[in-house]
Amino acid sequence: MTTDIKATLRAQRIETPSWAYGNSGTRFKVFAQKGVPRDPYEKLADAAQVHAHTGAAPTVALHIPWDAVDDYADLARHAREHGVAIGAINSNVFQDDDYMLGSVTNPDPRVRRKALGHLLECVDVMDATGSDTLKLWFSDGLNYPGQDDLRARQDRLAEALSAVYERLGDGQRFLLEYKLFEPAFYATDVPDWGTAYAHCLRLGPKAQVVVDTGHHAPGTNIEFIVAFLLREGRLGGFDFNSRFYADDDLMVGAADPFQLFRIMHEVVRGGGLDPRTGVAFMLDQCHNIEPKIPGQIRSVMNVQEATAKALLVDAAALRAAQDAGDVLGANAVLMDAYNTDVRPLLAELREESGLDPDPMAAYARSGYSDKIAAERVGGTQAGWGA
Ligand code: LRH
Ligand code: MN
Ligand code: MN
Repeated sequence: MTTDIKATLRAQRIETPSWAYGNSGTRFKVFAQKGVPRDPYEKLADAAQVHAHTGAAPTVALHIPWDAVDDYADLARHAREHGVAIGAINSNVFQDDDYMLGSVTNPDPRVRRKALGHLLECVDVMDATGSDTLKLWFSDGLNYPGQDDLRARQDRLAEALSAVYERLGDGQRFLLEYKLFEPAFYATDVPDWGTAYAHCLRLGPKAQVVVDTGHHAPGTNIEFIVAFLLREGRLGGFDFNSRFYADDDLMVGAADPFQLFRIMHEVVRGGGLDPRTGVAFMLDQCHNIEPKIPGQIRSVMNVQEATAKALLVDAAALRAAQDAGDVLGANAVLMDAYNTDVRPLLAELREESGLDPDPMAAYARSGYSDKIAAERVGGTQAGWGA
């Protein structure tokens, strides 16, 4: 059994976001750290370190235009030279002045055209980099009742999504990301999984929902959403991060490792670890006070630990207890798995793959952080929080 678990863990891929490597902060202050990347090329070099020490993070998500370059094919080549590849392309229609009242749902058709133009350009970036996934998040929404027409905004959204869908090539897909609030505080145009799901359903199988774990109301049962979407074949992936209050973008599994385990249990239950289902395990975090690269390494390890625990759930015993209506027995099966220390198993797995059993220590010893601090002067701010 351990052999199967190990094989599954070995095959799991976790994508890191380019924007995690730059300086970032809160609404009140961006903290500068030494050695942060000055351009997308250096972000990819840093992401490659996460992969080198974990063996589990071979792709890196880009955010356009934060990662704008003249030659995307060259950026993809650079990534490959460092042993990684370009992952999802994240669009950004939330930072231009034009988007104050929305992007694709803006009442002004000129702004809507501009936003759609950007989304289509992102598909060009996919073509140039070989990426198969476009991630769409819209900050669109209203601060005040009556500010705009809720229904008309859904029509505008549907129109833009349909145009993007039509532009997708073979083997390409888009993931629609929902978020309850922020920056809009009264109504958000894609506030929840149901809205995202309904739009995707109309379009077809290349439109799927992405679950950002920080985008729900407190207390939301995220594993239910995961189970439902996976069952319907519409779970495109995750933006993993953790939160105590709102969209905190903290390290995965830091706030609520038990929730992460429950989510991964539903992923396992629904077959989502099979790469053919296309569930992408992406991180979406901002490291404000912790060093960037180790922050990503820690998150990758936390996802692996939650996954290992979920794989340890005794499915037969769980089913038997459930069928027998044994409430406490069923719960105990789940908790037994959660309470297992899987760190030795993961350490063993890494050693078998020729990696250091302790990626955090291996990175600390590598001298990479001193090297970049000496070499790089004037690192840029991560786009988010800019
Ligand atoms: C929005 C979001 C979305 C953006 C990213 C920077 O809160 O989660 O995924 O692209 O943050
Ligand atoms: Mn996100
Ligand atoms: Mn977010």
